[in-house]
Amino acid sequence: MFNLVIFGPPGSGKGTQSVRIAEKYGWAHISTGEIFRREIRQQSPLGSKVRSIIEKGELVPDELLVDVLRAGIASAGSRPGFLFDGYPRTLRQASDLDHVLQASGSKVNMVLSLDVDEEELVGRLLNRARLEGRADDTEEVIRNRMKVYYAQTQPLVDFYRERDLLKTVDGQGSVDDIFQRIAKVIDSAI
Ligand code: B4P
Repeated sequence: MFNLVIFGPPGSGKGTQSVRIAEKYGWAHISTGEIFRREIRQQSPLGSKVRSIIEKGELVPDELLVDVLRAGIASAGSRPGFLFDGYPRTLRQASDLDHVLQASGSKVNMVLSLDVDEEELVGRLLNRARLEGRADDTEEVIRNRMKVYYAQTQPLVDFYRERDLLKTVDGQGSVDDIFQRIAKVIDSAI
């Protein structure tokens, strides 16, 4: 069982690359952002709770994430690994993930951080806004998501670096080139 966490600022390409990684390695892909968007579309109780938070570009409270994580793992069936995309985003979530994995005798094996310049990030998300019209992709909300990322999620870089789990990958260039870089790092670890 291999557990990979992929993280990076909004627009760094986590979602894009995660789909390819999960397909190549046969891992279960757990994207908390996708789970929340699905719940919002279905107008479920969880969706109604998180909708306005996400539309402002804030983080969903940590307490709500533990059940989402457990449900995601439980519904994945038997796979050779998990890819956690956009989770954890806070130190508390990192500790929750450790506990949940420990309970099944496993752990985080590697953390991939995608490195991209801020102006490139904003450009990508504004482009996605034109194509997909996501409610959290307006310029004001994007700037807030960046701020939230640097304040609450960036500290995880040091947390995982100290545990010798962090690998940084250059997230600029074509989607194919970035995927090649990522696959090389994963192949050297599995
Ligand atoms: P996410 O869905 O994780 O949103 P995101 O950070 O924007 O990442 P996403 O995967 O969509 O984008 P990507 O970097 O792939 O979360 C949404 C919201 O849900 C959060 O803001 C938060 O409110 C909430 N949430 C989720 N998880 C949470 C948690 N654990 N705790 C609390 N709250 C949580 O960027 C993709 C864009 O860039 C695409 O348009 C793509 O086409 C483009 N792109 C990708 N690679 C490119 C390349 N090489 N060149 C050019 N464009 C590229």
